[in-house]
Amino acid sequence: MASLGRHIIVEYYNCSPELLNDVVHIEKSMENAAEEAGATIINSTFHHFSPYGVSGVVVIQESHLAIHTWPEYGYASVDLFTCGDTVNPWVSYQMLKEAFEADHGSAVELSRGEMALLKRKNFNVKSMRDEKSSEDGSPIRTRDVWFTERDDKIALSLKHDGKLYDVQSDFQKVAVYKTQAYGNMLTLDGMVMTTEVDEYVYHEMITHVPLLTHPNPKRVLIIGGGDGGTAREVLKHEGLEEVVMVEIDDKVIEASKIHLPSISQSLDHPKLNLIVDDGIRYVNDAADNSFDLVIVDSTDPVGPAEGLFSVDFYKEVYRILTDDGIMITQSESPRFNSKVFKEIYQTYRGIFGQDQVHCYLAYIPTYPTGMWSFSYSSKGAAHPMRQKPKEELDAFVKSAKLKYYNAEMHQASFALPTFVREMIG
Ligand code: SPD
Repeated sequence: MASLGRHIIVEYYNCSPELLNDVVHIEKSMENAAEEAGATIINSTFHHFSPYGVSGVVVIQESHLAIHTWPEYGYASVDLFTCGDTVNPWVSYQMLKEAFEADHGSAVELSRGEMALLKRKNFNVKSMRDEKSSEDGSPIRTRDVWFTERDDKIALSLKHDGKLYDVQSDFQKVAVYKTQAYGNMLTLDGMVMTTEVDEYVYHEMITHVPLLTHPNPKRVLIIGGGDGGTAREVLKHEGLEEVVMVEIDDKVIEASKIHLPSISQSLDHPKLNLIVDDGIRYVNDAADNSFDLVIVDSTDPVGPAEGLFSVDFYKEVYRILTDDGIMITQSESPRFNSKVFKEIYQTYRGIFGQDQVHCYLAYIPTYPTGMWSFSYSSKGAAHPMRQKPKEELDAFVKSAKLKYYNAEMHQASFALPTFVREMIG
């Protein structure tokens, strides 16, 4: 052995962009490549970055295999570092080239730790042993795979055990991950939409705040909301006469019905008129004064939801509201999406009037920064702080088995931190 280790620096060009953005495929391929080369895996950690890119490392008893991918260029850079004579890193090189469907690969091999330049030192080996070994003495193997949603300065990561659903629909990439802390999680184009564990915060707050302040709600329109959580909560109000939901993407409905049953449970409710179509078109075609409440349960303002954040759309929503009507929208995170957040409130106030638009907050751990906002815009006299009588609210909270919303939370959610107040004036 002329050196301690072999380090192969690898470039793969013209790979499949889809494969280079698939954290589960990359993790499996790297682990197979390590094992086939004769290595013993100790640990692996992989992150997917939103919207694209994967980084990861497989730590092997004989050193490590590392990768970073740029799906947008079909390019992956890989380091294969092995020590000793038992592992052949070139086996990994070839396997990964095939796994990523690379047109072309190049590699440079370096010798690391030239024996001729090294001098052995004496030290007490026993005291340096890793105590965390399994009973037979071999290292314990662990695994870390992460989903990450980020912008250029902030990231939110959730550890998961793989993807349960992964479909490119006509509108967006629809995926469901099995997260370790938050149950199954729906993402659209790499952005977290909802998780089984904390979804109730969002869905209770987007629905019960308006439904328990409107004097007599009868007709409700939900735009978006394909996972079904908003519809589930709306339908808990038995006095409603009509609930229409317009979701543009049937794949969101499909993914939710299969993998998020506790959220999507009411999508087949007899009172729900579920329409798969463009919400903007539906609103444009709807009659004047036809809904008491319009809830815009949109994704973030990129991709198919972009039009749901436009002045023209909100003017149309205003038109189709009854005289006492309320519009509720999710209005992003004041911290993470500051620019959009400010614009949203300016736009609504231009349409509904300066004093007719209110902001309220809820704490949703799986949305970036955890602080999430909703807007309450009232066409007439309905006011968010004028709730139904307390006894009525308490009884509803109990019978509907709510976990976040209650009479006090309702009031408290409109108390804004000073920096948020200042943002929206
Ligand atoms: N960045 C998160 C935005 C969430 C928007 N809607 C979530 C859908 C839940 N029904």
